[in-house]
Amino acid sequence: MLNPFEKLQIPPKANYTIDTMLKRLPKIGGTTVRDREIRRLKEYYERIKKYHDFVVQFPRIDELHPFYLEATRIVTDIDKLRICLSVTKKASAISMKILKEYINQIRKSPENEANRIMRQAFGRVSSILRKSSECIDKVIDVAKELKKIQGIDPILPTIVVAGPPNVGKSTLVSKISTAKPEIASYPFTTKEVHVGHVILDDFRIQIIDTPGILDRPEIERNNIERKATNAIRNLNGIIIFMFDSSISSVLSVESQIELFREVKLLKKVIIPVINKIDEKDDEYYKKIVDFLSKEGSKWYEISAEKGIGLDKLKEELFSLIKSSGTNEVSRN
Ligand SMILES: Nc1nc2c(ncn2[C@@H]2O[C@H](COP(=O)(O)OP(=O)(O)OP(=O)(O)O)[C@@H](O)[C@H]2O)c(=O)[nH]1
Ligand SMILES: [Mg+2]
Repeated sequence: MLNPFEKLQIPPKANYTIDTMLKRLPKIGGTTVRDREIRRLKEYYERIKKYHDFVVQFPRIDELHPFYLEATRIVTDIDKLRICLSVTKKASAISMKILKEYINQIRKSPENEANRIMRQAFGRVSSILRKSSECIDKVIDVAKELKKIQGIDPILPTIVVAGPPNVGKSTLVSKISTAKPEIASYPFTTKEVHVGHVILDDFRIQIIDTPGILDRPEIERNNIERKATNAIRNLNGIIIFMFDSSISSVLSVESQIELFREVKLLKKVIIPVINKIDEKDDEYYKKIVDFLSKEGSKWYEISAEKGIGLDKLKEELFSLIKSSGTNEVSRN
């Protein structure tokens, strides 16, 4: 499931194309007036063809992997996107047809008519483009957003690092993988899903850093949180759920536990990890540990920052991966 939008060629915005063509016109010459006007329309044709190629290459929404479908839903309304794809396709196809017809007309008409015909074609096509520009630009914006998502390889074993904001997810990912995500002492530092890799004993494992999530219903979550819940729900892998045991925790212990319960409902392999053990608050720590022991979970205690407990956690992760089905394990 490497990002299906990755190779998509994105054309410039509609009005930019019109303005560029207007500026280009005086610079396009030819051996005769007829030749020059034909060249002008041909250049416009090539620029408009980019919109047509763009929508034809746009990944089929119905065939998107659930992770990329949800990622699309996070950036746009899917029905509106479908309409705009169709508007862009029609506008570019009609414009290309018009330009071809006018080019033929110039070929058949007297030379002194060529410039008038060219201007008429130019006007008609620019007007179609302008009328559809809102939709064309919408598809362009959506494609730009989706192209940014780092590709995730479906055959690689995957670990998704999830939890409340500011618990140290990115710190952990940066310590155990090649990824170097931004780390800062405020919530929502991570705004996108990031992919890192670890190679161990011939195994290549991908580790996904996700944005923080708050303990609230999915419907109330913002787009940054939704990127995280999308990865947790729709990527196939082991989930590390991080708790913050320090006094500076963004979420209360009760909210962290609620969030953990929500993730557990997904029935995936989930490893609870208590972070910031170097600065743990005894009361918070006890509440987390009491909860985890009561529900029979095996948990890990680490300080991602100070590197405490990381070797033990890595060992557990890698042995889980090695013992999992062939689908989740691949030789490097
Ligand atoms: N004391 C202590 N601080 C830590 C530890 N791990 C991370 N931090 C600090 O906690 C803050 C948040 O760390 P990040 O790794 O950015 O946390 P995050 O969960 O990725 O945060 P978001 O992306 O905003 O959700 C930073 O100031 C880190 O230096 C730890 O083990 N102990
Ligand atoms: Mg982060």
